[in-house]
Amino acid sequence: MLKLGRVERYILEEIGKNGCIHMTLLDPENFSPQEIAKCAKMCEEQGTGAIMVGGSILHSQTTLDECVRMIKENVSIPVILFPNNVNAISKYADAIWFMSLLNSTDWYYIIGAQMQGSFLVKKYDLEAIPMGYLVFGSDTAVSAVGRALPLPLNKGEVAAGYALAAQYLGMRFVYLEAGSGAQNHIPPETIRAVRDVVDITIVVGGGITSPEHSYVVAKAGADVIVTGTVVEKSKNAELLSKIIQAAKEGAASRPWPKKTLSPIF
Ligand code: 1GP
Repeated sequence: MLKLGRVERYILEEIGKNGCIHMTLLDPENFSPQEIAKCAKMCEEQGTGAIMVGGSILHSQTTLDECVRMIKENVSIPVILFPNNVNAISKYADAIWFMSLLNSTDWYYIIGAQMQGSFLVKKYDLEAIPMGYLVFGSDTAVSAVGRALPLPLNKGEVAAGYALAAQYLGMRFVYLEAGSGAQNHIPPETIRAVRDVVDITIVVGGGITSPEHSYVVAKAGADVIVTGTVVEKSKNAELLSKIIQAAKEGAASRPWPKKTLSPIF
């Protein structure tokens, strides 16, 4: 029987306790190693549950290594890699989202980079957490870099079909991605359409910058709420704290019973 890794178990336990977990995405291209560590510590103090490290144009493994090492020295929450390519794998992290951009038009982003990176993940003994990655909207870096055929924001059934396919392929997480700094958000109806058909854990991110928005996303069924840009730009601890609190309140206000977290096992 498959044994869940330490980080994945922690994520599921936090969702079990609070209805959702907030994660902060930090891009090493936007900070010095000292700055990123300071920011990660501030985020931990405000209640974020994990630090994700990555970015669409991340290109230096050396910079990534320095940043992850510094973050690890300063926080006790898990540090999870959010890779854009094979050079975004660091031995200092706790885990890696082992993700496939399912709506890419390019074989490389669906399985090519994963094939090339897999031995490094094994060599570094990183906990690999399998995730289907779905990109919405076209005017974002992730969409251009990942050669996505962007999913329509208002056709929940399309996203739901992809998400269900991810579940049937054995992925335990599905990420609904609007793109970093996205102006066009994933509507709650679309998140709910995915929630209605899948049992796996739903991650939502891209353009969430306010407590109100965080509340709506969690209420619609997101188990993991990711924010990055809002903290990178504002460094506003109080705002982050409110976003995290609002996500918990949104999860608590869902009209359906609390999820019992044993999705597949
Ligand atoms: C991007 O979903 C993440 O990959 C976070 O997006 O930077 O807009 O918060 P933001």
